[in-house]
Amino acid sequence: MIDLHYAPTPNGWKITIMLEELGIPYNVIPVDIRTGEQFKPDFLAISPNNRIPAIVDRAPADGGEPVSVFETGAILIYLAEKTGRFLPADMRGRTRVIQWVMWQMGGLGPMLGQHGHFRLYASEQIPYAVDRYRREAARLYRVLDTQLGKTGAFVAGDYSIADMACFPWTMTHKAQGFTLDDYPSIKRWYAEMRARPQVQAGLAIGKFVKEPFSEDARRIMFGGGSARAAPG
Ligand SMILES: N[C@@H](CCC(=O)N[C@@H](CS)C(=O)NCC(=O)O)C(=O)O
Repeated sequence: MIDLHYAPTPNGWKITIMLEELGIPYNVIPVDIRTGEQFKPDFLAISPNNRIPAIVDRAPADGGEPVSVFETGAILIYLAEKTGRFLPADMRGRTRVIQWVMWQMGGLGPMLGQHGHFRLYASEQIPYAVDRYRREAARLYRVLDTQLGKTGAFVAGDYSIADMACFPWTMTHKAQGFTLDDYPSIKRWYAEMRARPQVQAGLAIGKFVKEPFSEDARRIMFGGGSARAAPG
């Protein structure tokens, strides 16, 4: 059994989508990141970066002690290797997928995260920051669109953990001020991803209640200020 320490956010959804695709049993342990549960010692013991999601595999392949994993890229690779699915075993296929997972982890996620923060949540509007991250987000959307145009299918060719890593972040496109009409290959892929029952099941886990952040939540997550809406 896999324990999933989780909140329903783009990073959380990557893992619920993967677990739903795998069809393996898992146990959701909610972590309320608005009230600071990510800083509790029990959670920090498995996720020292105080971020969700994290997993604990209580039945690892080597039959040994439970294995805990934090960082979604590492979790996706761990689950793919455990099950032999959604990550090709051959060197070329594996490299194709891993590079797009790393691209998402180092680029798409953090840049869209910063763009969302400065555009929607920052207590003061800083045009330089909003503009810088908007341009970087637009550049990354263009990179993804070009890649999906080349494959004509999924991010790295066949459906893989690269799609599960990228898709939840593209779900924020409206809040980020983007229209998929400007990115026809993303639009095609997005509709295909959205239509997958396993993706829908993953997104339905602990559906986020859209409500403004409280001042306490802001202090815990951002260090102060005021906000307009919840993430996701
Ligand atoms: N690079 C990390 C990012 C995880 C992350 O940023 N999680 C957010 C929610 S989407 C979080 O836990 N935030 C808690 C906080 O900011 O205190 C990963 O991919 O796992």
